[in-house]
Amino acid sequence: MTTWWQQATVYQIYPRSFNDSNGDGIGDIPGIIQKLDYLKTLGIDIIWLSPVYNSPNDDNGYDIRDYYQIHSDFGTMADFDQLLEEVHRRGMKLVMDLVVNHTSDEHPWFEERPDFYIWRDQPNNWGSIFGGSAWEYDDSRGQYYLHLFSKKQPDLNWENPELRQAIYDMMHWWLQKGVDGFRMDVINFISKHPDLPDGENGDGSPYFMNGPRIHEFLREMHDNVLQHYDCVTVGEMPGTSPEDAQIYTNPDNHEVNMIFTFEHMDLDHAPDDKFNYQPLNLIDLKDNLEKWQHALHNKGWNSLYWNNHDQPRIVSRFGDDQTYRYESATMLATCLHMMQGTPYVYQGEEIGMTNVSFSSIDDYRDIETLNMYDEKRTVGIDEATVLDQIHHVSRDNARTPMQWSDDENAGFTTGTPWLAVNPNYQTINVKHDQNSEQSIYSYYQQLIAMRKQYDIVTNGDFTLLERDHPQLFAYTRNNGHENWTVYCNFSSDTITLTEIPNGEIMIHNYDDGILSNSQLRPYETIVLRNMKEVE
Ligand code: TEU
Ligand code: CA
Repeated sequence: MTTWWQQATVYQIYPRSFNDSNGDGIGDIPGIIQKLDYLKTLGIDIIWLSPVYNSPNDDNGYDIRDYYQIHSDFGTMADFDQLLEEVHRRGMKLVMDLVVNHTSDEHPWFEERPDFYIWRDQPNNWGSIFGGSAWEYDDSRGQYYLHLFSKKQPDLNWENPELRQAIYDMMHWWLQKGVDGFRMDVINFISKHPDLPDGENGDGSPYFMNGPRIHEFLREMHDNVLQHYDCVTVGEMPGTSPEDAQIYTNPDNHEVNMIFTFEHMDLDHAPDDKFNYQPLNLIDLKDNLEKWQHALHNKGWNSLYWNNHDQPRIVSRFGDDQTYRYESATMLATCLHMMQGTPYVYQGEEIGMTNVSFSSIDDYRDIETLNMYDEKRTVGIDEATVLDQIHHVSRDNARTPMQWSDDENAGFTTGTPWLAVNPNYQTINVKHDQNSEQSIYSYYQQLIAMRKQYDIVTNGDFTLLERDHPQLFAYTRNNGHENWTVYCNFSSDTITLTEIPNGEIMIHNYDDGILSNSQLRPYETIVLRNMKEVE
């Protein structure tokens, strides 16, 4: 039985960079309300809103100071209530970002309930994901506290049932307001190995990823909270395998509906340094996505994504953002959206927004990027090399303001944007795209509509073709009634195939038909409904 979120397409909004309504240079909730028709027209069913809670913004809202208050940068709770009403009035749903592995160190609990956090007399050797040690000494307590992210993001102690209940009470509060679910930030980090043992070379991840009580905690959360609402949950789970995901997303286990894997997003950088980027080997990507399609078919459910607020822009990363921006953006979208799972569109992806190359580190805002710059420059790596790595990998690539028009600041703000707009906004913006013969937004509209119209997209199986071809990603979908073939040329070369069978063209990013039944042009993508009846 197909559920509503299995046929849905999700759009992620990073609120500080989406649309500023009051000229302070920061996106806000009234600004989002102004753009809801734009999202409805795209065909979006669910909006995932990155955190809008009260926060000191050490990690742009992923360091929460008050779970029950909207940050004044974004507006008021009345603004939020209006957003929720306007989203529902348009038949869409709203999913909040649930950040409960850690809070801000300015959350009142940090002073009032030290038992809600993880303290030790002596630190272990774990490193923080944002650089440096994962432990910070607190003078007032005379102990160290754990922070897997910044020192202003102390990890919560999920071993404490009173903490867990406080989280569940908060979740009820938002669900009773009418929100439709949660994206759960690093939710597979909440159960740590009780001994917190040293990790190899300071890598603590074997002892905090997918820990000993994670399934127990998620089932308790389901039984205490989630089962009482018609809601959707997606767990962000770095370091999770398809086998883990079979347990997390099996509906009989009552844990989460789907998860974000990182495996396909870790293929183009060194294992121990995400900024040490490497060329993508397409065969590795095909093998990995095939593995996930097969592991969860009829067993669980996939999230499908290339982009989010932590990842560089996919058209720059796996496509060609210069010569073949339209072709590669639409090819990448087709490759993802024709698979089984719930697709996630990140703001700006639908118009082919690209990475940015600011010339100075002073133009960057992301704590991870700034810490990495300091660390690498301190050990003597030259500035040009560090900035090149930042241009390719920094999370700020995804956080430059949404490009609405060629007006000043891309129509994002009438003030000074909190993070500079990508200078290419003059030609890459919503207005230009929607008036263009080659509109990426229109292409996404078609893909999103196909998911709703054809059962095969939601429920068909997946078979990889041409496994060893270094430039072609091709696969079939089959639901017992019909058979589709998806061709994606991941290169700027024209590639020759054995043959492209006759079939009904369901979607195609070249508008002059299939030029040759054995060649694919640069970044050409075609989805064919094979005319022969399925045996
Ligand atoms: O990110 C979790 C995470 O491990 C990575 O995505 C991280 O952001 C970094 O890119 C690893 O190099 C989640 C949020 O999506 C991220 O924005 C937050 O910074 C992080 O958790 C802490 O809340
Ligand atoms: Ca604003």
